[in-house]
Amino acid sequence: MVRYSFLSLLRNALSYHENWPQAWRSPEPKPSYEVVIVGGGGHGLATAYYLAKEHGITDVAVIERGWIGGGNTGRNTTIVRSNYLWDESAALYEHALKLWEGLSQELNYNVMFSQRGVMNLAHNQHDLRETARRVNANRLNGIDSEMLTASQVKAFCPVIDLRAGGRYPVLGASLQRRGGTARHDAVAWGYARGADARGVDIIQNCPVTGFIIENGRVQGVETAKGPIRARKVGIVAAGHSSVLAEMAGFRLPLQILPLQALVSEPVKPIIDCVVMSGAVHAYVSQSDKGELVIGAGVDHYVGYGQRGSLMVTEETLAAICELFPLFRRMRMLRQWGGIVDTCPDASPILSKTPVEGLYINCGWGTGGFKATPGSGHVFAHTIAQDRPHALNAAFSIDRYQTGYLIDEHGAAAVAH
Ligand code: FAD
Ligand code: PYC
Repeated sequence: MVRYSFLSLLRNALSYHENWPQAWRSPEPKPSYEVVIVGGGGHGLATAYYLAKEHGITDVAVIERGWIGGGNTGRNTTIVRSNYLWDESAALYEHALKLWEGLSQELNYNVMFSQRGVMNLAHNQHDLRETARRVNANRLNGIDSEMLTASQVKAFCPVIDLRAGGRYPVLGASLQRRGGTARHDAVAWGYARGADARGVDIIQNCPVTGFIIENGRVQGVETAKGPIRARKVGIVAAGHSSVLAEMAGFRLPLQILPLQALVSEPVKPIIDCVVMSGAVHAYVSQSDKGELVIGAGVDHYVGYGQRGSLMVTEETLAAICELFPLFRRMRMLRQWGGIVDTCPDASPILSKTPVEGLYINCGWGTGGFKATPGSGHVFAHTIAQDRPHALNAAFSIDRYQTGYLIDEHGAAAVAH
């Protein structure tokens, strides 16, 4: 149970939010650490948390160039599910989903994980067959996943129009009832507070500008606040992973693409599940504030500007209006973008690198939020033990040489 008391809620409500203690310290960096994590998104902070908690490695700094959670962690639409096709992915994302189920208790921080069910729509016979294939694969892997007929879709989500204007007819869907949404920045803050309490230094506004490498082994990082020595370094920088890899002298098979989302004005509860359509590159859920949270597919050009183009928004909203005619008169409140690091097989890389003592966690593309706890957990193991955890062994960088790819384009949903 999350430990709040009514009295403490009341006290905070009446305190004008003044004199609150800081949730984590803001220390100056020490000259050296055992481990430095580059990137203070959810994955980097979770890695630091589990290094301290599970491996007793507390001499850790997380170096963030902006503010924690200001990258994709704070820009994503928070869909959590584990219905991936291949055994390796299913195991990794399901590990994360199980951690989500206890995360508010684990961190004593309400991450507002809401298992409201995620539906992935099928619009034609081919979609139906692919969806059934994935549902069957999920079930063989012990993951809750079911196939819905069109009328079951309507029963689960009454506001959907199954005809969808004739353009996107809904013939069925997959449903993962344990899937849902969470509060994105609470995840960053919860892990930050938990890591800080265990001695991890969180250093914000401090870009890493280079790596100190001697005789093929990492010795630390160069930063805007000067050099910081470290025995081991983990890069967890999402859309900037290739930039950091280049600084360390190796290349990654990544494309960095903009991915955008938008929210509507808030309305009363109208849709209590998550609906996604991989085929039309659109999805929708409703936040606790009442806003419709809507997202699109990637913009298909490489770019580092954290915004998407209007053309993509327009297409997505047109599809949403066909699927949910009720939403046609709603006004959109704001739109934003993030930059996602996409791999050729739409699966992440959690791996040692050609530089000894340097590890990389990247390539989550459009779908890494759901993996945050599991990713941090297994990446901490990889760094602490200098070998992959069983759950991320298949996700090492050398699969692009061996050819053992894990093609998850179908499950990636907004399909990068
Ligand atoms: P980030 O949160 O981006 O953290 C990386 C950090 O590294 C950043 O804070 C950055 O500032 C920092 N950094 C970069 N360079 C440096 C440097 N040189 N020095 C120091 N720090 C540096 N996934 C889902 O599972 N479900 C969804 O519904 C979903 N929706 C999405 C919607 C949008 C619009 C976007 C953009 C993404 C979405 N994703 C979703 C993907 C998800 O957001 C990411 O995969 C995930 O958040 C990546 O987390 P991270 O911690 O690795 O990256
Ligand atoms: O991976 O489920 C997902 C997702 C939804 C929206 C963006 N990514």
